[in-house]
Amino acid sequence: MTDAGRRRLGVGMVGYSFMGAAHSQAWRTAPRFFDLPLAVSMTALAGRDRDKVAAAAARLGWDSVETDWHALLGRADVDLVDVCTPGDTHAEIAIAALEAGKHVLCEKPLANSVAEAEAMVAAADAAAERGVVAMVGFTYRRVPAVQLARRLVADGRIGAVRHVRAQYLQDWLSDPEAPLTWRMDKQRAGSGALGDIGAHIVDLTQFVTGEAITSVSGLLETFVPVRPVATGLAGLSGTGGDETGPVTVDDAACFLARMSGGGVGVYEATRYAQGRKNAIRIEINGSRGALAFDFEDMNVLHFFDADEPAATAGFRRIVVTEPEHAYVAAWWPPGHGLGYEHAFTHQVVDLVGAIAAGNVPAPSFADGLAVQRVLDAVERSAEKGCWLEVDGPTGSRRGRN
Ligand code: SOE
Repeated sequence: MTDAGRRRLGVGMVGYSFMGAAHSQAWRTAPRFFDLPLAVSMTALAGRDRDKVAAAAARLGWDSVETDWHALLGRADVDLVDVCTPGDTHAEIAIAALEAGKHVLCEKPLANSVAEAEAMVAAADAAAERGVVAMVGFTYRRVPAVQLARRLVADGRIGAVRHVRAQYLQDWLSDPEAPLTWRMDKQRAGSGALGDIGAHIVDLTQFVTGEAITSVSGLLETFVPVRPVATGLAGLSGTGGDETGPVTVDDAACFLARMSGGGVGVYEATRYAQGRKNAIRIEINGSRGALAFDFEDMNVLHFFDADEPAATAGFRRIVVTEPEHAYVAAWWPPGHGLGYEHAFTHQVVDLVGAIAAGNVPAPSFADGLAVQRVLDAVERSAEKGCWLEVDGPTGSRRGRN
């Protein structure tokens, strides 16, 4: 036990780049703004380079370091492993951690393939029998405006879903001279825009509508197939010593979709939308209304109520910063707004709450497998040039939150 008689939750995190920094911010901040049922301890940060991981631990607020993630599994003071590494390591680390009795938070997408995701769901189901739980890190669900959108759909305020329109637009790869990173290597990342950012809009729209994508017709494109190797990395394995290397993933992904409720969807994910930095845009058109959200204006939800008299009908702009809105009461007064990092803090709040309550958190690994099946169907559809069903069950334990 620890302060105030709360059970301790020791966290060990693997990786300390962009996601590691965002998760660290969340582990540091959640206990200070929310009354958590467990006492979170940022116990250990794991990374291969001792000097670099020690510097990261000091900067990000971790109590100790390990140079091998396996060491986290043997530590009695680590109760949860937070996986913030590229996709090719998710399955190995998450399965080993679950089998060692550690709860797991794993970054998205869950895995680099359906087979890996299925193995992770099997490990999560087995671990859940022992009270050990797992979550996949689709954080945009935890933006208050997205939570409001889901509630309005669930309350029937837009009626039956007819259209799902979803875009995830970034432009950080528009420069053909931008060097190769692991995100452009299929072996490391599994796919490009499709899995990295397309996964987010698949999860987000399934979360908001409460429906599943049942079939897809996809198109993938790689605009720049060869890129410079980052200076200093030329000659490393895989580059053949050249100054350039191949891009082995998609730069952009587009697909049509059929929804389980009978509606239709249009999806687009790209790293080449010049001028769009992190524009996650969803619009849901229903039989009685519509919702529209843009992450670049993330504290606002647009709602159209078709029951309004025509003379005064129109999209209303809801500023989602009232204490009644999900998570907002813990932060600032109305109108002050939240940012990208707050969704990661909300993720920690809900994960810790689920662990304390003995619930499988949402999104669970089964929810992550559901997304992986859609990504896989899009990829196969793009290869074959045809419509494909999204195969199979999504695993036995959908999350609760
Ligand atoms: C891609 O650039 C990326 O970092 C994604 O990997 C994250 O999931 C997203 O939140 C921000 O953009």
